[in-house]
Amino acid sequence: MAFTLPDLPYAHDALAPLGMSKETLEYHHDLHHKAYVDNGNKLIAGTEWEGRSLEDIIRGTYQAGAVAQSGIFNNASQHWNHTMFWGWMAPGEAKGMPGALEAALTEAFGSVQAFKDAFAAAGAAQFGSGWCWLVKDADGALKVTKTENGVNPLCFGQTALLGCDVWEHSYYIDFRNRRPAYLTNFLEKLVNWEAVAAGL
Ligand code: MN3
Repeated sequence: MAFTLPDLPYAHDALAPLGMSKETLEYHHDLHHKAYVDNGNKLIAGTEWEGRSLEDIIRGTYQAGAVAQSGIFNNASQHWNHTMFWGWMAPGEAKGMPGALEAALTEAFGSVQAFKDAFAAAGAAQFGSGWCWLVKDADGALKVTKTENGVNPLCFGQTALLGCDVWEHSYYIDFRNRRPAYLTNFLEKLVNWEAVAAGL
């Protein structure tokens, strides 16, 4: 099954009042994400991965410890990461956290604020391009992690509840070099906590 670029689940200018501009989403979704889709389709054509599910391709092509992952892995994982990322954000100012998620975060991290601090710290500490995550381990434990480049929680048998793109293309138009401010804004204004809670 060929990769297809999903539409954003909102208008390109819908997140602008919350700190993610139309220009960022035009570049990030229409150009960067599309490139992962197009390049992935070119690389997969005629290989054993043609016709496999996106998740199977990601798990099957991940090479633990490899500094430079394969082209198929990089493009497949970034296609998955970005598709999830769009859905973890939503327009609107009032995005309350469901009680079940608040309880789970409090149990795992001590408080919701402690979770947010850990998540933002992981994103700020990722050297170079990558992602920070809230994941659920196979045993159900919630953890904050960070990964390089396109590596994601599927590679480790974890469920991704929330991820934030800390590649410069995700924040440089709106926040320039202020990655910590981008992360705080993401957590305080952009996250769709209903979508995060759906992964519990
Ligand atoms: Mn990106």
